[in-house]
Amino acid sequence: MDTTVTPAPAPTLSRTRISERRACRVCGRGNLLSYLDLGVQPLANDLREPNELNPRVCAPLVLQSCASCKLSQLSHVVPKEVLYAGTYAYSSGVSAGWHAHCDALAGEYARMGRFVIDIAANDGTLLGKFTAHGAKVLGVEPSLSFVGLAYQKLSAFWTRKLVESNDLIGRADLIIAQNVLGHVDDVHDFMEGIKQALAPAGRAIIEVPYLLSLFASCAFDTIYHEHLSYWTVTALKTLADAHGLVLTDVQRLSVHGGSLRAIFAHEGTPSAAVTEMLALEQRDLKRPTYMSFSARATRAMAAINDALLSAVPYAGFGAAAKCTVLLNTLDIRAYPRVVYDETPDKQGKHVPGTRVPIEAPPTDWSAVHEPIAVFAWNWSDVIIRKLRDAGYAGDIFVPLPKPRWDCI
Ligand code: DWN
Ligand code: ZN
Repeated sequence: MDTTVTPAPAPTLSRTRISERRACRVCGRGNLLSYLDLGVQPLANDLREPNELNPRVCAPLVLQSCASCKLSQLSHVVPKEVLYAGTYAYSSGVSAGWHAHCDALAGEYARMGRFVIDIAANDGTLLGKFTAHGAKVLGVEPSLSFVGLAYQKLSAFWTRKLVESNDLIGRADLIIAQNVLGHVDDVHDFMEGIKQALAPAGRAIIEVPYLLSLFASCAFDTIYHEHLSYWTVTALKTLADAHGLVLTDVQRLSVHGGSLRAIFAHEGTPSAAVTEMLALEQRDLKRPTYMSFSARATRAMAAINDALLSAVPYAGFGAAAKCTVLLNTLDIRAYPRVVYDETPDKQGKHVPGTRVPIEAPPTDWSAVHEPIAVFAWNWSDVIIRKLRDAGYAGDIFVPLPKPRWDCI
């Protein structure tokens, strides 16, 4: 009989102040509907070393919607000091698709931006595009992972106080905040900082994953503790109104599974796109829509689980944050043998909440015959092309927006 005793998993850090939100962080009202529960999960980007297999922190992952301003938000907030403790594994520049996205943004807005502030500048991918157009730039980035990078930066979180104490009031011709507003708990302090820093004729460009795109692509694996809020045009306008800013335009983007680009200014008239999307959300974002998404997500989890159970042993590609969420909804028997990822900081670690190792991709893909599941499915075109060009002839599984196989 096997007498070895597996040590009980270390208890979740009780001292971590995981707080429950009982009111909408934008409008303050308490009329919230909980509509998707992904269980108690580890932090999606908290990749563990081989000898630290138990997650540092686990917390409930429940999505709830505000009936008033149509913001969706997580029921529980993990403090940013815990989420982004020291280093942060995600590096935006690894994805060629993200470079293309930033090239297009800089090409479209660089002439407007004599002085450009990039909030959550990460590895400086976007700022490099603007400096190439001759702009003066400043990156605001709290993670220690990027402290050594050469771009001009403030190693801090974006707050109103940061603007005031760094003489930034009224200075920015262009402020860009990509995929960060969804990570912020005090969105009013964040937006007031933007209001204060924006030059009189300045523009703020905020990009966020869009709730209706999340519903359309059934992207339940983009719901994780970093993403405190899931934005709509209605919620963005409510936030702008509260700070005397005007939401002048919105644009739907395909990046990151479907995002929204929102443009703010001190003055201006909302475009037809703003008016149309507000009306669409007023019509569509009601209880049945939320419950229908929840049912579709639950069915998708089961379908993905069955597909992967039939593929074992298989390997994953893209140790994305969404990979962590997806694996933690699966039957452990459906886990991949390994997840390949080109991000050096992720290699040698494990997918949080699992014992699945993350490794550098093989050098000879023609010798790989096991199925591959693309967990970074929002880049599936880029990744499939990369694997085929490298000589991989096996079957490729893409879990979302619809579970599908790419077979040769
Ligand atoms: O909000 C966030 C979104 C915007 O980006 C952050 N919280 C974290 C991050 O989410 P993610 O990790 O799901 O992002 P990606 O870009 O979908 O992650 C892709 C993963 O796949 C990365 O670890 C890099 C890797 N990758 C690779 O190894 N080779 C990706 C591509 C395209 C490749 O060719
Ligand atoms: Zn609200």
